[in-house]
Amino acid sequence: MPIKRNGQFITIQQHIVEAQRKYRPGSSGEFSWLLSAITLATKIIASHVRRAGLVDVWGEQGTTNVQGETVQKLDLLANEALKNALGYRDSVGIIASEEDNEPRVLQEVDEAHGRYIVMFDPLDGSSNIDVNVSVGTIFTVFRNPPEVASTEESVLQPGAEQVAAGYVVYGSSAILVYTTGHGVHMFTLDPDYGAYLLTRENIRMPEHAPHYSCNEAYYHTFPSAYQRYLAWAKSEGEFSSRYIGSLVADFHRILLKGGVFLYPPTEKQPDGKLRLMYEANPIAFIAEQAGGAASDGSRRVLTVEPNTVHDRTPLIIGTQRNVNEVLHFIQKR
Ligand code: P6P
Repeated sequence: MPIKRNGQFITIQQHIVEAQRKYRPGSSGEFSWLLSAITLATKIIASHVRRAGLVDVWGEQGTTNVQGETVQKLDLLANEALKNALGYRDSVGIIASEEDNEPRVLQEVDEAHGRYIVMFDPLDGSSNIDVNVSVGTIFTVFRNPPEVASTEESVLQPGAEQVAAGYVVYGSSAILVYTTGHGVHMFTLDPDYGAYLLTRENIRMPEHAPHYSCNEAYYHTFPSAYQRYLAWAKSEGEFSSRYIGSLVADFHRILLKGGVFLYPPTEKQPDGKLRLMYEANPIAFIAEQAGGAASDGSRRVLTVEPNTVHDRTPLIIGTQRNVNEVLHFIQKR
């Protein structure tokens, strides 16, 4: 149920402004204005996702993206919605998208403009659209350092530098989860109001849960430590396995119910499949803010220094205890 304060629902705009007043008094409000562009774009995306099958947004666009993946029609709609909305925000200096080869400079940075970088996966898991499985939008916000020469250098920051991160999971309802470093908060889109209403505040992951989420079809190409972890979990006799194949949906379940999601290195993807900058980093920021953990198998995801905007990474993310159970097998030679 939506949370009320003084008998009033709390919209995400109100929540963001309240947080800005509390944690960044005297701020210009441009950050709140930036986040409102993202929430607006996700409402547009949600309306298309909800109507998939009724309007011509199913299926493939007939092209492949920089990842070599077949582009779905909704991928492009989502990408354009985010780029258009962010293009109207003076505070956004650079955007980078999973769907685009290179980051794009929208504003040169000075004391009044272009002070933020926004990166996003506009529609993660989009291959699931045609079978009505939940998909998601993932976004992250960094400061745009004025003293740096090149766009690429500005963008390539470790995840610990994020000032905000969030995702929307387009499932039975559109749910937005975000953090600005002061807890994790969840909003549900009320299509009648056209507003995201606060439904969970300061979410904390459970201490532990006997759930793991992994595509075991690649089991035989996982490094042996991951195979030993999975064998151990099965031998425990209390673990259950849940895997949707849509990162945002798989992670959202872990945020609320606990457990661990793992996408190890595989023969096909020796560096892992998931993208560091706009998939692993944002959900790692959220996981840590909710008391969880996120590792690439050897270090905290948020400390990884990126080489390119489309870097991939292995990912182990969930409750501290569940993640440590996996790392125990990796660290034990
Ligand atoms: P696999 C979707 O394509 C995605 O990028 C993530 O959303 C998801 O977690 C992963 O790939 C699924 O990959 O190899 O299990 O199909």
